[in-house]
Amino acid sequence: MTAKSTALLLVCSLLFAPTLSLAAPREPAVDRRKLAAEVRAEFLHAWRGYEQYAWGHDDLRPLTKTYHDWYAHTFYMTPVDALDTMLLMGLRDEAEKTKTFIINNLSFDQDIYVQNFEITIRHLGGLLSIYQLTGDRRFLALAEDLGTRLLPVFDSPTGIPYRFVNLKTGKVRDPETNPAEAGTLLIEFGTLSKLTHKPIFYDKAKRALVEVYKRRSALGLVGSTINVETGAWTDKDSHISGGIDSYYEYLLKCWLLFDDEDCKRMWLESRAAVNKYLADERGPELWYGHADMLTGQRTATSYGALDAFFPAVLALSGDIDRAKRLQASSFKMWTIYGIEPEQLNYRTMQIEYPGYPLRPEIVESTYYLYHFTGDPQYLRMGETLFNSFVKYCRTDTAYAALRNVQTKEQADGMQSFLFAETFKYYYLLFAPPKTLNFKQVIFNTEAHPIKRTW
Ligand code: DMJ
Repeated sequence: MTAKSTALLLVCSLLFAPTLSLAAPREPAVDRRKLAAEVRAEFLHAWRGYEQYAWGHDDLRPLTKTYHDWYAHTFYMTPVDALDTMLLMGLRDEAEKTKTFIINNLSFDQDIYVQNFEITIRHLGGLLSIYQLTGDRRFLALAEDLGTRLLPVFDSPTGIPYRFVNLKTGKVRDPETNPAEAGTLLIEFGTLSKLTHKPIFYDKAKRALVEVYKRRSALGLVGSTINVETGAWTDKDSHISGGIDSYYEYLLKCWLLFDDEDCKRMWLESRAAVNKYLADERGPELWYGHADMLTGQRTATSYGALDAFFPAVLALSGDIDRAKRLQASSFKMWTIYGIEPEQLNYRTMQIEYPGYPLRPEIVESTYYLYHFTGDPQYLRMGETLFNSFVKYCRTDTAYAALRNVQTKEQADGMQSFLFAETFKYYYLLFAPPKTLNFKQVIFNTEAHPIKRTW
């Protein structure tokens, strides 16, 4: 062997040997087609339970096999929330039956106080999405009727909406609200404005968002509760969890959906404050905790199932690095007990609230991260989430929330967001990308896709 060929051999062994010996064992590929079919079948299983025991009511009580209505009269919350998911899944017969039922029965002409935030994200968002998917203008008419009946909520001294409004009389109540309830309205009201050419819906909901933002602290943070008549904060705890969460989501999404430069500015400033004061670097891990909105001092190291929406928002805003790191923390929270608790103390790893009400947020973030990175680890993550979700929450007739993720004891609840969000995000994660063109839609916070047609 010549000196030249010996050197070549040495170079080759240095180049290839370590590669071969250190190469990670290949993870088995995820069978997306099989998983998408399973998600669809499980959606149908839960839907059949609703049909059999709660048809015509807001939602199913899966353990007692009876029903639950939010108010004195049903607004068919589960059918309205579920219909666009059926359309995306190609469940034609179920979608047709549900569509006809809603058109023949849903009426907002009721002497009832409703919670503006919940009916906006579920009904207004759902009806607008159904209209865009089907082209059936009767759904737009229903949406406009609802939007018009909700408008009195904005008639407060600050423009920040009251929490409840009577759909017949227009009377309002409950002046103490929070950033999420006040600021999670513009996707729906704004879309209604664009589709009906009536600016009032956009203007009222936008003002509500801006008025909350205007009351941020010098650090750029918002608190947990605010009085709509005085504009004063009544709880100054700041976080990204329930009560604030989707306020941030809508700042970003309304910039993207409406090209709204004010929303862009408000989002970018808010994101900087949230990342400065709420993000919590714990060694290699990234969490988001609570802090006092005035001082920035850490008030709690709590993170939960609702916070798990934030990787999706970070990813949508282009911050993939933080999105990936926070998603890893959410997944850690999920795997401790095989399914996530409502709230965890990430310093002690102790559970603070043990329930699991079938929430979608971690699945939503998995879907976004897979979309933006194409990394198969998110398909595997989704498969793990889905398998434990089925294992612990499936009942003989539908799906049930968990009272306690440690004991896996089930609870008698199956909220409509199971159909609108949880099943939809699982399905979209595994189904062919052509099922829904991600780039053409913005999901409202209840996962109703809105397409920009203006
Ligand atoms: C849904 O109604 C919405 O996603 C809302 O923004 C937060 N809570 C539930 C789902 O967990």
